Amino acid sequence: MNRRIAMAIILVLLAAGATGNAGAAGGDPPAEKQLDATMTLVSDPGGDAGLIAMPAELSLLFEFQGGAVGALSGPHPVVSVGGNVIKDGEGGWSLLLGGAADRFGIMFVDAIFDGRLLANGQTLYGVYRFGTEGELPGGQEVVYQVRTADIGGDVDKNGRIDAIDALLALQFGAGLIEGIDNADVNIDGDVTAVDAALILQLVAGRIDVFPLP
Ligand SMILES: [Ca+2]
Ligand SMILES: [Ca+2]
Repeated sequence: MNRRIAMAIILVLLAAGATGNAGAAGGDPPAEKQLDATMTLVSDPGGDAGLIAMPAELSLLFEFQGGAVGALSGPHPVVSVGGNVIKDGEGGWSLLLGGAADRFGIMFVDAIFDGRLLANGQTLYGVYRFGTEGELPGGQEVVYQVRTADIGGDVDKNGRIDAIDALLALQFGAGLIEGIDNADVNIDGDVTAVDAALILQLVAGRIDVFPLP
């Protein structure tokens, strides 16, 4: 609606994106942005996760619609979910998306994504719930946690989370090393010993997923 606000948001997003390896120098702001994230199963009391069969990694599409509103959709073709994305008071966006998973054209399963996109335009987290109307055979929801890689805990980006990642988070938090951009696993804006401890707990199997804020 308000072009100046929309432009300001886009400029902030571009500035945030410049810390990554994207090289969108100059030119028009992006009308859409792909957000790659991982999905971790956190709840499946009815034993239907195999039916949902969500991939461990997904890609959601964030579309700018101007002003304070955008839209997020995907991951396609597994799920068709979408909805409005409303700017919140902290410069990010609150997301509540609805839709349906189409499993092999046989059955439709209602799905809801509830989460946040931070002001940097690339940090996404939330919860994906399937079977919200009790339509799965077990009658219970299947719930996944969704996180983009920058809050995923694989600090050295070698494809797995282990004690080395905890050590790196600790060293970065203490100012001993630089260049770490994915160790804030509890998403509180700082990398501290708490993040390192959470990574260790995950490695030790004491927690299955990192807590959401
Ligand atoms: Ca690692
Ligand atoms: Ca933290």
